Amino acid sequence: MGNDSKHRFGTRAIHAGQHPDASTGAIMPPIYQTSTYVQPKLGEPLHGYEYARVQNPTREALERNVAALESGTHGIAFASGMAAIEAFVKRRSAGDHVVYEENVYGGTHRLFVMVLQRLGLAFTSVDSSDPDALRAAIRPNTRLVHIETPTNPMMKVTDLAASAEIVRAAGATLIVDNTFASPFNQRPLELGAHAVVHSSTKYLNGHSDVIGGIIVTSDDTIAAELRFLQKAAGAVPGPFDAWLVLRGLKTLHVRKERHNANGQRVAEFLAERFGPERVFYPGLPTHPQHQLARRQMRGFTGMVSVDTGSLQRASRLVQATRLFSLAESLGGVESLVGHPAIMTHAAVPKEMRDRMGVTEGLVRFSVGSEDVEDLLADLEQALEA
Ligand code: P1T
Repeated sequence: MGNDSKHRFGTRAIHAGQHPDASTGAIMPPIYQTSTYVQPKLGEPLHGYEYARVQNPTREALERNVAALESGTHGIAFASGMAAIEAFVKRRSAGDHVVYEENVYGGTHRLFVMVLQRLGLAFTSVDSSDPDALRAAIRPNTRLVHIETPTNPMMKVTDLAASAEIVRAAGATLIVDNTFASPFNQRPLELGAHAVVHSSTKYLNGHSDVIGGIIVTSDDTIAAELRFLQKAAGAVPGPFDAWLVLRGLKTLHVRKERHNANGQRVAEFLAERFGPERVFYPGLPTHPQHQLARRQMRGFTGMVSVDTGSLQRASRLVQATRLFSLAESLGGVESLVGHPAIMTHAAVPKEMRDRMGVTEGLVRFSVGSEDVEDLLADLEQALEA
């Protein structure tokens, strides 16, 4: 139901991948809170379900739903965004080379450089918003390119269609972390990416009560490899968490419209106070990739960063807001504020942070879906404090 591509985004968000429970008519898919399934005969599991690391109907409903929203055919869910990103790289082997956007989430950089590099994969970071730099970073043994757009936390935008062309010409695979945008704002598979990854902890779930991750692809081989890794390594979400994300997704389109509108207002407010050159938001006409963002995205999301100029000012600001809570994470209905250099990007070396603009004065806002006048008033009082 609602899987049909003739349905629009909001209808798919509510219906795709789900159907009323066959035995009761329950409109919501049940939470199949079970670890295993009884086999009536040896080697003949009823309905194909054997063991819940491998198959779970609640998780499958989530996977079908997100696949439909991302215009893909396969969804493979994981226990966290990091577990999903790790699984994708683990399709590769020692000796393979991976190119990644330098301004990714700090945890992604940490996983690549401090864990997977030790196991024999090679990683090169690059400013992927420059297509020539991306092309130059690719080597004969490059198998994978990992891009994030807009980036965390500098909101830099990479041209996905151009990147897909470069990566495909090199015979490598392009995966795009679409966490900041969500499929409501941007669908990388439609622009030529092989796969999309999400921290479903963020906008997909939207209510700050779950850690989760998911990959979507239309490539049957990639999907089979990920399905195998999901089973072999086992970083799966529990059925209740899968169900919570599924419930959150039903309002993704409604929440996201509000996040987009509120994000724009907060960015404009901060641009007035700090000057537009200090505010990082693709919806501002002064953003270096504003025109590209207008082509590639529908709405500019709820993430806004501002360079306050010093650690002292940043630290005062993040502790003076009342509606914006000081916390890691993003994408929930409630507004959050964070300090990337000390919080989300602490694992990134200082000289790399400085090069990207992740300075000690940088403050990042996850603009929630509250009434924007209250959010602006909160920022006003925090800036006066
Ligand atoms: O936290 P987890 O669900 O494992 O997702 C990791 C992750 C992946 N990709 C992006 C773009 C992310 O922003 C994150 C997590 N980010 C934060 C916790 C944060 O506050 O930025």
